Amino acid sequence: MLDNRNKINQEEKAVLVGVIQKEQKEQDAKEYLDELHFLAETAGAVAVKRFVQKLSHPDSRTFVGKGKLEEIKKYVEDKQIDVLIFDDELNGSQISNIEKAVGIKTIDRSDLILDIFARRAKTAQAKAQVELAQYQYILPRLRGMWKHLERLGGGIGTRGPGETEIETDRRIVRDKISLLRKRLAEIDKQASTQRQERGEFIRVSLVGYTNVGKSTIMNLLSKSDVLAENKLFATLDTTTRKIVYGNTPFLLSDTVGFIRKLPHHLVESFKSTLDEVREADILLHVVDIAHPNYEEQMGVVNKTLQELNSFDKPIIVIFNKMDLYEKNTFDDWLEESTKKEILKDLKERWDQQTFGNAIFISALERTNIDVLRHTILEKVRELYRIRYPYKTTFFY
Ligand SMILES: Nc1nc2c(ncn2[C@@H]2O[C@H](COP(=O)(O)OP(=O)(O)OP(=O)(O)O)[C@@H](O)[C@H]2O)c(=O)[nH]1
Ligand SMILES: [Mg+2]
Repeated sequence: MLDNRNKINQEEKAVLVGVIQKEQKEQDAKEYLDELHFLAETAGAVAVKRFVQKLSHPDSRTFVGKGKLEEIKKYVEDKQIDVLIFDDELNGSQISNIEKAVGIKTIDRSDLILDIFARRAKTAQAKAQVELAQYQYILPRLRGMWKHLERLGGGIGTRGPGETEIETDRRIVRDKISLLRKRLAEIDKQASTQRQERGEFIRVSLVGYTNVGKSTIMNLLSKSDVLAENKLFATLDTTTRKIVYGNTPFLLSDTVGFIRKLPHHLVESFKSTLDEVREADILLHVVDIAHPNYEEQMGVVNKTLQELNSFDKPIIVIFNKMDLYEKNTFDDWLEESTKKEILKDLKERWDQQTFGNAIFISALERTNIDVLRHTILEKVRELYRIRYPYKTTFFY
């Protein structure tokens, strides 16, 4: 019951299901499903079709309406689909009702994100963190999922075999959770000692939505070799490098990307990975300015930073992928002067909104990297001056 039910197998054919709620714009719903599509493919599935329904309230039994579910069922049977993926969080009984009605495995967005995290986790810490989040996510849903089996097992009011099985499953899950918590506490102790040993160095952290170019920038700034690829959540483990510009040293960390509706348990169990952000002195908020939803993504990141009590730190906003932005925005026939005008407006607008802390770069084409280096260096030096007023000569 616990194994495999919420995992994607390679090349599985998937159908995506989204709901447009009353106050939502159709365009937004489309982009959310684009993101779900990207998530599904990152997990290894092949997304072949989308179903969308306009609803003022999701159905409490099956999330989408009965007619829609019939339509999905017909498609699933015709095309031999393996898995249904819902963009919204489903509870245990909704999952079992849908699975019963359509006859195939059904998962939701959180399952999918957890599955990707599980695949990507390399270190013992990341693995334990993801596993903990998975068990915590599944625990309250177990009862609902077992319901239809329970009904097969015993009559009303009797304790059928289903009930015992739920209890067994719940006990196993609870034991696993407490074991994982213990293991993580130990790893955490080691990690926090390590972080303390980094001593007096100013610490700079790259943060941002997933797939915006954090690792690419890390590599550029530190000449290191961090995995960067066009997939969501390429980075799960924090990498930290010591960098020296001029004669000013500081530590730069690359961290896990954020996403809309990041499962709550995941944020919680990645606490110590995110401690890197909490304990940073300066944040570099990387934005993919070529993404149609970049402003909303910035909002998600800012909200997550607030949850981590880190929104009041000095933040430099790096608008990355300017090359792609220009390619998407400008037609060939546009006058150079017009292009310049458009770029100037964009930069002025963001410069105002970030109180002069915006930088526009292309990590891929390496444009404006000098300015980025210079800006980071200035901020780092400023903090050293404040923190160690009598030690200035030591650092620069
Ligand atoms: N066109 C363009 N692509 C870029 C630029 N910077 C990064 N990319 C691409 O964007 C994709 C994601 O880059 P990563 O550096 O892995 O992004 P990340 O933010 O570390 O992503 P996660 O670790 O998955 O959260 C890769 O395919 C990069 O090659 C850029 O300036 N322009
Ligand atoms: Mg990365």
